[in-house]
Amino acid sequence: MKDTEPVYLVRRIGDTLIAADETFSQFYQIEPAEELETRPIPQLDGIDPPDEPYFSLKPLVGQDSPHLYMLGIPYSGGSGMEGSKVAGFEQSLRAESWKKVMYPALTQSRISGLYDIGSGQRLLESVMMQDLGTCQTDDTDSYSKGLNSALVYTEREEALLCCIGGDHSITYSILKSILSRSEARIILVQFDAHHDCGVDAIHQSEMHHANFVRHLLTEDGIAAVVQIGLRGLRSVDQMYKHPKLVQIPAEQMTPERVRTTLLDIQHKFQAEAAYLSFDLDCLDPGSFPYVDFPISGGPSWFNTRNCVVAALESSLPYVGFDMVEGQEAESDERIPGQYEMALRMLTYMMDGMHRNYLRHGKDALRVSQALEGTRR
Ligand SMILES: [Mn+2]
Repeated sequence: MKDTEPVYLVRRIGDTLIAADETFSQFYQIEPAEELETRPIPQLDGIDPPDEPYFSLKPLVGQDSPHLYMLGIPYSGGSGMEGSKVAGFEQSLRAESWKKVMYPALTQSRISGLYDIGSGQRLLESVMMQDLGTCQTDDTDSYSKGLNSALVYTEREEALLCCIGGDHSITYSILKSILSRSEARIILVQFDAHHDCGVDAIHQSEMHHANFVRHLLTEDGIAAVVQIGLRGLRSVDQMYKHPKLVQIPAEQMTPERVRTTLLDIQHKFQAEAAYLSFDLDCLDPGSFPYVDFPISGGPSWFNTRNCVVAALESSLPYVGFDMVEGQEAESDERIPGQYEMALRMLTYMMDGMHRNYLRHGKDALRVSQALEGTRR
């Protein structure tokens, strides 16, 4: 039997470093080294770095640069809910994630990842990622400076950006910003209980979280919008049809239907890339009740997760993703148990995004070689 050896860096106590073996059965005190220092968080214009990052994950200087960055967008100015608490969600979810710490590997560019006990899967094991922090908002409640600097930075690094909202109008701003620098024709893959095409036929000039899709559909760079999980009653003037708008209602959503629909749409509209947006009200309120506009009778958590995974197995390369419309918890210390559902979904989204990235990324080969684990 092979002797155990230190694999993960688990603690820093002053200058002392504590490592653990693969199964966390042996602990070691190891010598400090330059490559074991914490990788600095990129200091970007308009972004406050986190006090404690998502998953308390602190990648090391000696590891490959991240493939995936996370950014909080604490914006609720596009919400129709008076006094909405969705701006604080990015920090509440961050606080929830501190209960699921991930550790950097000592000699390989990988991290410990997370087990999903339910599915028996180990997720995010090979994903290098870093939390950039939270967008600042200025006097006019604008977060565009931070969002743009994060998008420019991640594009230059050939990495993906995961944005945590905020209300759903941030998806519009993110896609507009991506489209302003890209020629690609993008499909928006949107998980949502609502169609976000407006609450009536008349008041549409101002873009907000309930009509941003109608505004996006006018963009040439948006090849199509595929909505998954829709349900509930609407009056006739609340319905909306558009040649580029494709809908899979909650009652009809299956991984197979998602797969075939995305393939059809990709060919029909000659799309070259995709973007994933997950509105937490897509989940049944029994799974995740902390949204402003819940609609009961939603899909099961498992079906939703399987459909998200299927969407990310698309042959299209994804250019980014977001999670939106969750409500802030009372405080970092009092995060309700259901928040884990949002975190689990985010984990599957990040894992699926990374698999998609490895299939499509320009540097896919380089990344996968690094994952083989060349020892320094
Ligand atoms: Mn929405």
